[in-house]
Amino acid sequence: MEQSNHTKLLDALFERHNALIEQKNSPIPHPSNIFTKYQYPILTAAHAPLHWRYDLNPKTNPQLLERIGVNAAFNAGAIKWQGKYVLVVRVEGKDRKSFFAFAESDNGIDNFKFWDAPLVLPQTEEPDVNVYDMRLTKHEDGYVYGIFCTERKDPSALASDTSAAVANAGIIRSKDMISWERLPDLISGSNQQRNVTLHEEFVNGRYAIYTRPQDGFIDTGAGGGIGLGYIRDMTHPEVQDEVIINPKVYHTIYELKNGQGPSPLKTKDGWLHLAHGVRNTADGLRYVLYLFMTGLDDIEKVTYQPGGYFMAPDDTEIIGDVGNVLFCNGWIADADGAVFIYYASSDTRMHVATTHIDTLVDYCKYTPKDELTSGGSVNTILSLIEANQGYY
Ligand code: M1P
Repeated sequence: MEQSNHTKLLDALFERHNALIEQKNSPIPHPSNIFTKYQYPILTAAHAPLHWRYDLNPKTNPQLLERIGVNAAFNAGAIKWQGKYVLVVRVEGKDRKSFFAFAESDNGIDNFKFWDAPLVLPQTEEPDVNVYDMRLTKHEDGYVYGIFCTERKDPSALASDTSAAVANAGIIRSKDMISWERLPDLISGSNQQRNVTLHEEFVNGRYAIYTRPQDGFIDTGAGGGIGLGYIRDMTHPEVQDEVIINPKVYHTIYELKNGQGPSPLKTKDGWLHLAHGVRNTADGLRYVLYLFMTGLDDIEKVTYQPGGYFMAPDDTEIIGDVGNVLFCNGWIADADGAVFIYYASSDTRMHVATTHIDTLVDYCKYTPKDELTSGGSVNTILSLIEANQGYY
């Protein structure tokens, strides 16, 4: 019997989609030898399940038109859960609304598949308008915390200003990754908070939380820098004793603003942090990733901070909805020291880079720091040339 047009379209759609999801990824070693990138993005808008986007019923959709479009899949939090590499992805619809959806893979580098339905986020009394960039942290209190940005229209904005928003940190927690409890939004001394994530251990009996206080929605103003504060009770998440541990600095890759990425990883040499730094250019903002370390005994103290960026957008990563952006809010360290860095390029798609915890610590300890002037940079190179005598 001849296939109906709908059946042909449906078969072709599923064939293309399955081929995309099952595509194997190949490593592309980076010339820095610090990490390996991979040939294909691990998640894109096209990975979104077909049953989220198409009415598959031939009676109500005989032409198999896409009914609900997805624009991007990016800025994912990450966790190793029951042996799987699990991401909580920021999925953005064509209507510009972001929401969260879990996706998982057995090996962490390809075959990522979304769970059956997006996360239904419990609400507070003041519903979220837009939500994004969730960090997942397995805390020693036994919960997995998901801390994300919740955005609502700024009630104090002029009527003519339809884009001013207030961003704060929303908090959910779970013990099974299925049922989530919404806690009150972060209570802090700042008008705006973004890039907030929890430290996995208690510090002197309190929760420690990384923040990014700022004055305005886009500009950090006089605020900014990566902050660290403490919370006594997550059901009343009031930040106390907040200090800036990693400020923005003139003529660096974090001159305009910066933000903590995922929660730091514990190593024997200190806590390893991944962050993004932003500078302004004639072509707009440029977001790159950098690393630094803080002390095991004193998490407010930066112990190592290599100069410059660790990872920047390469080739096609530069292009996307918001170009020239690398952003990372999820990484996973396996028991054997393998590290999976889940980063997004240009607010459009997700990638993975792999490395090892020892490599990242070596990079942090032995990469020269930023001397903050051109002359200082030349002196740093001269020292290396001197040390290399006899080796080249
Ligand atoms: O567009 C780049 C990034 O901009 C914001 O990050 P930050 O608050 O540090 O400037 C966020 O909206 C982030 O999602 C986005 O990727």
